[in-house]
Amino acid sequence: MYIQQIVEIFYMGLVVTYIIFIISFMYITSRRSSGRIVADGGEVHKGMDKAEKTWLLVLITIAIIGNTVLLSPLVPSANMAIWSGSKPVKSVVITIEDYEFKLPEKPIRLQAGVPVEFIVYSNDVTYGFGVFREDGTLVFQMQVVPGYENKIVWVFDEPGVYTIRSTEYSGPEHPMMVVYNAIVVEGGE
Ligand SMILES: [Cu+2]
Repeated sequence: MYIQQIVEIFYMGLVVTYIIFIISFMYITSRRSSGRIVADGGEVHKGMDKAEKTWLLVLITIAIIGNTVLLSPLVPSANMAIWSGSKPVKSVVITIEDYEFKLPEKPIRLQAGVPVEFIVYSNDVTYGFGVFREDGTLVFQMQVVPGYENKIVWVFDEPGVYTIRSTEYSGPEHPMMVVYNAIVVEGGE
């Protein structure tokens, strides 16, 4: 993941630099000739000349092609980040009603490194669905709104035992909304 982050930051830097370059090019070329009269066989030029317009077109074309290529699944980092990260292998449906999580099994058994889709419904008020490590740190959370199919896809990196809590104040019984050892994640592939 570390290499992927470096690639992403490098790519963002490249895109920003390129955009600044194109804008500067447009600004300088349009400003340079405006208000200045260039005599060329009796013709008066204003704004960009033809060669500059061609260059601008070339720059924009390179930007579009470069962007398309770099975001395509052919590039390993893009493939990891955009194209293959979120296809869930397993689906876990949880319903929350009357301040209680109704789990399909207890504990829910999952594999590390496998994308899992959590679909959480509320039958009454708005809750939060939060998954925590044993040391109390948060893995992920989402809001659970009644009348919606609230979905999140997650890949657990580490095997372990996880606790589910409501992460949104939902009423007087909210502090009791915790299921210890609700999820057991076993070693990855
Ligand atoms: Cu709550």
